[in-house]
Amino acid sequence: MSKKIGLVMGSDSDLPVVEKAIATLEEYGVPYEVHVYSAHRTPVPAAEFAKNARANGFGAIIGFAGMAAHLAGALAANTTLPVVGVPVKSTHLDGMDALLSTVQMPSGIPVATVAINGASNAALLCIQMLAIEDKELADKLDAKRAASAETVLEKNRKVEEKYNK
Ligand code: RP5
Repeated sequence: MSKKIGLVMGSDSDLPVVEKAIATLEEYGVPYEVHVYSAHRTPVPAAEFAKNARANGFGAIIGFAGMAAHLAGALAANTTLPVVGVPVKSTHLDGMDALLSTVQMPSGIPVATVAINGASNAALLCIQMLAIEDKELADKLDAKRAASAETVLEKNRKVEEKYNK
């Protein structure tokens, strides 16, 4: 059984973004847990989750947060599991506030930050981490990449056929 991925969001208002990561994990059959723990509003449960994550069977954690988005960093401070940060776009500043808060971690406590709302890539990155030791998962990733490349090549064929006389 594969290790679990922990999906932790700062607010349930982040759920529409988190659901994209859930869809990707489902696609690969990777187990996960979903929680709402805020770095600001519920700092103790957030820290406890991260502290116990390795013992509880997690292989990596994704932190989703908007605004002054300290969640991924706060989780990373309490575990040596890999932590991926997803800056969530909220009402102001187009998500730049969350991007900078998540990506600019001081030396020593890394957070692998993906694009603003980049939930699917966050899940894929975690799946790729698990696939280091999981050949079946690595094969699924290869097959999916090949299928995706084929889709793009087919689009290219159509565009070339239309415009390159
Ligand atoms: C952050 O503040 C959350 O991650 C969310 O993106 C943002 C706004 O939260 P709500 O006011 O919608 O609960 O902590």
